[in-house]
Amino acid sequence: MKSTQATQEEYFSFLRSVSLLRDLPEEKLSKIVDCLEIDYFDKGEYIIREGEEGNTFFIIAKGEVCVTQTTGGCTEPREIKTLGVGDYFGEKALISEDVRSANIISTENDTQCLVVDRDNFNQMVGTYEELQAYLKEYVEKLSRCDVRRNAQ
Ligand code: WNU
Repeated sequence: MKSTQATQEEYFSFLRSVSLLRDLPEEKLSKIVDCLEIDYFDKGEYIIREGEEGNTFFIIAKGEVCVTQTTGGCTEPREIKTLGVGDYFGEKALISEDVRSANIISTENDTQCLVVDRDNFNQMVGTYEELQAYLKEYVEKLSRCDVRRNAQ
């Protein structure tokens, strides 16, 4: 990310406020800031589509998104939750080496997401065991939720 130092510092302190990244060492967090991309989405826009390949992890910096998923017997995807500032998504396809398992749709205009690509995600998570264990466990929990929900 090319930006002013002030912006860099803003992203740094924002990332520090994200619960998942709270305990990351300073240099690691700075590295993430250096390679961040920012994506903007309008209301109704798909950020992630179920079934597609994905190589990115997202952290919501502004706005709100909803998570929907196709479940057995229903033609319309079902809304399963909403996420807001400081929440993140897209880790599952990266960790389980699978396609995207749900849709993520912006529910506000000018939703802003910080985007971390697979390489940087692996560097962020891979070298930090607690984070890796935490996310792995969470992804397994999501898979169990999917089964219970009869997701496709
Ligand atoms: C759910 N089932 C599935 C959410 C975000 C982060 C954490 C929950 Cl740690 P992906 C689609 C994304 C997926 C998850 C997100 O949607 N998601 C869920 C569920 O019940 N996915 N299969 N709830 S919100 C959420 C926990 O990030 O990652 O790459 O794309 O499959």
